[in-house]
Amino acid sequence: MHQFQICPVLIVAMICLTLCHSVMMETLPLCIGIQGMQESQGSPGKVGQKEAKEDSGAPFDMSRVLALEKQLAALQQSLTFYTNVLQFLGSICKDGNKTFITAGKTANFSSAKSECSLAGYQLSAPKTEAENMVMQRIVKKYDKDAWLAISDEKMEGTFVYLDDKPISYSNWNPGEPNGEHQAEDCVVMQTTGKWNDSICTEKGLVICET
Ligand SMILES: [Ca+2]
Ligand SMILES: [Ca+2]
Repeated sequence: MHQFQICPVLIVAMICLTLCHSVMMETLPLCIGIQGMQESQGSPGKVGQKEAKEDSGAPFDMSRVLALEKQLAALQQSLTFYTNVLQFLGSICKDGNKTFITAGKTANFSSAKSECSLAGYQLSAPKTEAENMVMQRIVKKYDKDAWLAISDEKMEGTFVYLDDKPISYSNWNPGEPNGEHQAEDCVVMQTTGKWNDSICTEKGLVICET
């Protein structure tokens, strides 16, 4: 009885071992194969696909490139034209990399800062004599005192830019800043190009820079 019971068990065990061996032999190379494929078809594979796409893409259209170049030249011409118009109208003045812009509006110091900021610019602060002269052209054109991005609101008598750094250039009127009535904490440029400390809540021309 034992022999008859053991034999089927042995037979089944042998079959299992044979099958398992076959499966392992088939599976193992398959797994390695997949890994190998993954490695060999990683990023270089994608490049290969891209290159194949480029190769099989639409043929290079020189006429389209020429048409785009023509459109770009026309846009540049328009941009130069409108920039010149704005400069002629006194709304925009350039000095080197800095451009001063105004819409001719007046506002108090706080609103002037906000208006420039909302437009993606900042309130003007000339930092050289040349920049001061360029900004003065706009001030003279509109004949209104214009705010500078300078104040001594935080410490009386210490004038700083909006980032709290001390000013590196100034063009004060004689006798200024005088902090009159202890309420003059903001600064305007007058039509002469000279500066005066003034009351922040008064209205001044808004000139932004970029
Ligand atoms: Ca002051
Ligand atoms: Ca003053």
